[in-house]
Amino acid sequence: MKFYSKWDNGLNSVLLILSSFVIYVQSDVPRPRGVSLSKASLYSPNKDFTCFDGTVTLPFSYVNDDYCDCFDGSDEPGTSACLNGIFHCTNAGHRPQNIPSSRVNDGVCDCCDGTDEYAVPNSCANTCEELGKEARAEAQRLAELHKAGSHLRQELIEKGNKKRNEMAEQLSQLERDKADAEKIKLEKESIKNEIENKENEALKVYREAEEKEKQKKAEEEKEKSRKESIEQFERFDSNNDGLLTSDEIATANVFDKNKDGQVDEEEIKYFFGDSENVDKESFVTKTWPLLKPLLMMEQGMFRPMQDNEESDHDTDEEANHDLDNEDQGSEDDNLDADLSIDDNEEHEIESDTTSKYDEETQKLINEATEARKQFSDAERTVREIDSNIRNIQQNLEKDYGLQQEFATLDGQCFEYEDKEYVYKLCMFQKVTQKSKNSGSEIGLGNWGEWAGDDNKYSVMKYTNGVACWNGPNRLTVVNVHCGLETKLLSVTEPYRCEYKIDLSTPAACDGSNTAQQQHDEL
Ligand code: MAN
Repeated sequence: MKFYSKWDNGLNSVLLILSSFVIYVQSDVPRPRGVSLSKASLYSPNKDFTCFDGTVTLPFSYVNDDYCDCFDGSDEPGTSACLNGIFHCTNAGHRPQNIPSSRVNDGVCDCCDGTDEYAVPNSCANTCEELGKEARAEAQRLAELHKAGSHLRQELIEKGNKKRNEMAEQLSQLERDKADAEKIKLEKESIKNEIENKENEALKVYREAEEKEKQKKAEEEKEKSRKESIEQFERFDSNNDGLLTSDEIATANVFDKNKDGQVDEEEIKYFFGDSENVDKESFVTKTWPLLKPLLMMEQGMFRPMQDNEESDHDTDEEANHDLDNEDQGSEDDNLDADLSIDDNEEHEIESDTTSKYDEETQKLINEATEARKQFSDAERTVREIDSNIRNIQQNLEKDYGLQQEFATLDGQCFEYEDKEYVYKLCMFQKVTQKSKNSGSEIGLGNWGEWAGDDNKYSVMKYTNGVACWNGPNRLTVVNVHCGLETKLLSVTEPYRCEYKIDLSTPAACDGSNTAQQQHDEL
């Protein structure tokens, strides 16, 4: 199969194979075509070749024979036979390059030295010298920029470290303040508890008196109602035999519930139940509660609820109960409000001028009110210190670069305008986009993390912005470049709701990145 496919090719292919197979001499080190200097020693013509993954060992003649033998493609660095092969171009005068070997002899010049297109000699001009010159000039420019910027960076480093030290100092001061504030809070709490105990003790007398008064009133009401009911019973018991019969109420208007001019059986049943008559006691306990509202209505003292008025009471009995307590209700509420004391700071006893308390009690109430206020102030102070501590701790935990070079930029905002939007990057906080037409602001991401590949501090990621319509949350990637000024160079949206910002800042200028270093890489 292998040999068949090899010899089945035309003459051109054979020549091509031979030219790939021939040891290629470059940079004084003989190596097969497409092999980098660093890998040259792995291809020794005097030995069999072992695929890089170690799976197969082949005669050296199989290297670059335009047939893929190794799973990792390492036997065909100079042909396009392996889908996963890598072709190395030396690009003398410019940067060496590794390209997928599928691009070898595909008619497109990928390497500036043209070595990837050897099938048609001279089809690619060697542009490495020219490109190398441009690249070296750019490297020189960058190195100079880095050098100039590194002075500013140094200033940022100094300020950043100062800021961090200040924050650390602030934090320890706040921690001391917190300890003091906690102590004051405990003191205030104990003062408050002590005075509240006294206050409660003093108010107990009032509470008991109020309770007694309440009970007394209830008793009186009950008695009044009973007296009234007996009076009514006696009024209707025309023969004074102690029993109220249907005949006796037949002509009494008030028992005519539906006002049809007669007291019918249904109405009698409503007031008497299953009995034919009621004695005084049953009248007081059962009939009277049903009759009283009707009587009051007749006397114009009580207006029943209309259907459209809201009511929790559906039965006459309940309505009646309500009536009985109508006057008392608001008074009781006041009483409860005045006398109930709890730890809830918002609930304070009013100290009005027309106090119903004796001087001593009123004094205690005033003192307790003040103690509660002082305690809640002390609590608030602790909460505020806590929140400041959390803020500083969060900032101290932020990664501001190896030498704190980005620290002073935290919170600083920079804007960029294009035709449609104004973009704003607030460093280490968030990115927003404001439409010039609608004026509404959209969050494009909140500070997430550093995410550069080689240099972590070359890319900032702001994530979890406002959700894109029918899509994921918006996010922004900020590429950080060296520049003499911190500013936004460009903002684009390469994919819907994914934004890219180019930011220049002296914080990213590294003086050790010299022209010589960059030159050496070329
Ligand atoms: C807004 C802007 C655009 C974005 C669309 C997505 O118009 O945030 O940047 O592409 O919404 O619907």
